[in-house]
Amino acid sequence: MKISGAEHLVRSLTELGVEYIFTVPGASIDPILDVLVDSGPEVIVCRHEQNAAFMAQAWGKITGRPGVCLVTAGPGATNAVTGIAAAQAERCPVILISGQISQRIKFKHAHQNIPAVDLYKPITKWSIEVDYLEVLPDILSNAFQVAMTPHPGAIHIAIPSNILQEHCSFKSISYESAPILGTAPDTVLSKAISLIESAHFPGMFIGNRVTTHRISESIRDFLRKHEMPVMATFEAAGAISRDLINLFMGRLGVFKNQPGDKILDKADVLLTVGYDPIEYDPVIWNKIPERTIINIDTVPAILDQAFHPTMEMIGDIALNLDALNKKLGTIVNSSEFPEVRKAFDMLVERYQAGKEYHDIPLHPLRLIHEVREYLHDDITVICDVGSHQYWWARHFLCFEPKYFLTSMGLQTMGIALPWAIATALARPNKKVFSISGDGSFLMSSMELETAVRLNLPIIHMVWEDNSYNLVKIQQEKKYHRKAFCEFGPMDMIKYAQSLGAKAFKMEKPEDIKTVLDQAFSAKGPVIISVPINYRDNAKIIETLNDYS
Ligand SMILES: Cc1ncc(C[n+]2csc(CCOP(=O)(O)OP(=O)(O)O)c2C)c(N)n1
Repeated sequence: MKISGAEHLVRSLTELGVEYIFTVPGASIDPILDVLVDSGPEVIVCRHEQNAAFMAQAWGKITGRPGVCLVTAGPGATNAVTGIAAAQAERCPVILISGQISQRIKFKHAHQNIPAVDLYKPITKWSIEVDYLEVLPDILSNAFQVAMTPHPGAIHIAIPSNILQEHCSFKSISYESAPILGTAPDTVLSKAISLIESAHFPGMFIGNRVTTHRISESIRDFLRKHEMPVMATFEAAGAISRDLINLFMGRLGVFKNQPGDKILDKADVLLTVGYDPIEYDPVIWNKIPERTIINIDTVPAILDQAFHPTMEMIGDIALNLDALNKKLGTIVNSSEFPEVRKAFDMLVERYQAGKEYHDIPLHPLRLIHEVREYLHDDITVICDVGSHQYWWARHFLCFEPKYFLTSMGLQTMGIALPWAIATALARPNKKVFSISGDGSFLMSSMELETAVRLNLPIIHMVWEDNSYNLVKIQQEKKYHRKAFCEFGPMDMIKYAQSLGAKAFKMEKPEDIKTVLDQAFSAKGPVIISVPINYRDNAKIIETLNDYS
C-alpha cells in the first residue's frame, strides 16, 4: 500500500522508538502534524522553537536516544538554531526535522525559503534535504545512527512540502543502538599501567562523557581500589558517589580558582576520563602540558599545545577503566597528601558554612545548602547559565549521574525550564527542580505555559537581581565599571500566576523550608521567586592566587 511522505515520516519515527516530538506548528509541516493527530509519538506543543530544540537536547542527554524536534520552514528553522547548536556542542543526540518549500520553487526568492541545509551544516553532524520520498526512512535510520555514534550530536533533515504529499510504499530500516566499542589493545593497557604505577602524584579529571551509570560505576570501582583525588567538570556532576566523597575535589570550569584547580596542577600523572575541552579549556587549566596525561575516551582528543596526551585509551570508557582497575598494581595514594586533604577540607568548610549565612536577601550558599539537605537523590536538578550557575555547579553536591544538569558547552542562557520539561517527561512521576537567574528565565519563561498545560511536576526557582550578573562582574573586574547589564524589575509571582503556575516568594532563611514544603506538595509547576544576595559574586571570578 502506498502512503504519503508525512505518513512515512511518522511511521519511521515510531519504528525508531521516538516517544515525543517537540514542535511549534507551521503550514510547511502541517501534513505531518495531521498524521500525528491519529498515530505516532506524542506531540509536545512548545512556545518557541529554540525551546523545542532545548527539550529535544535534554531528552537526548538523559535517555541517550535522539530527541526529535519538528519545526516549520523559514522562521521555524532559524529559531531552532541555538538549541541545535547547544546539542551539537554538548554532544547530545538530537534530530531536527524542518519543513521546506516545494522543490519546484526552491530557485526563487520565495516565501519562507531559506537555505536551511546550509544554515545547519556547520552546527550539526549531518544536514540533509530529502530529495526522494523512497529514501526518507533510510535517511532517518542513518540520522539515528550518526546522532548516536560517538561523539553524539545533532542532525538536521529538511523535508520539502512536495515530498510530504507524494505517495509510495513504506519500508523502514531499524536502528537499535550505537556501536559497541571495546577495550584498548594490551600494549596500550600495559603502558598506561606502568605510567600510573610510577606516578608520584596520580590524579583523575572527569568530563561530561562519564555521566552514564555504567561509566560512573566503573570510575567508582576504580577509585575504591586505587584512591586518588578526582576533579570534575560541571557536566560530569554525579559520577562520584557519596562513599567516595573523600576523594572528590569539586567541579571546575572556565575560571581557574577552585581548590581542585590546585590539585589539578599538582598531579604528575593525570587520567583524563571522558573529558571534553569545550567545558574547560586546557589553555586555562593545564599550565604543565608536558606532564603525563592518559586520556581515556571514546574518540581521540583534539590536540593542542596545552593538551596533547602522553597516551590515549580509546574505546569503551567503562571497559577501559575496568581493565585498568583489574591489572593495576600498587600506586601512590595521593588522596592522603596534605594538599589534597587541605583542598577537601576547604570544600567541606564552604559547604558547611552555607547554613551560617543569615542574610536577607538570601545568600546563594544558604539556599544551596538547604536545598541539598531537602532534596532526595532521585530529583533532577537543572541549572541555567549565569553567576547562579557557578554557585550551583561548584557547591551543589550530586551523587547520581545526570541528576545535576547544566550547559557548559555552548553555555547558553534559557535552557533550564525547557530541560526541566523534557526531564519531567523522561523521568515520569519524579519532581524536577530547576534554577534560573532572572535574565535566563525570561529567555524561555513562556514555556511555563507548556509545563502548566502538561501539568508537569517542576519546581523552578528564579534568582532575582535585575541584572545579567555574570557579565557585570567580569566587566567590573576588567574595566572597573559595568556596561549595559541591568534591566528592570518584574512581578515574578503575578507573571507565573498569569501563565497558570503556582508561585511563592522566598525572602529570608526562615522561609526556605516552608516554601520548599509548599512547592513540593503542590501539583503541577511552581515558581519560587528569590531576591538574591550577590554580595560575594566577585569571588566567582577571582584568580587562583586570590585565595589560599
Ligand atoms: C543566549 C545567551 N546570551 C548571552 C549570554 C552571555 N551571558 C552569560 S551569563 C549572562 C547573564 C545571565 O544572567 P542571569 O540569568 O540573570 O544570571 P545571573 O548571572 O544574574 O546569575 C549573559 C548575558 C549567554 N551565555 N547566552
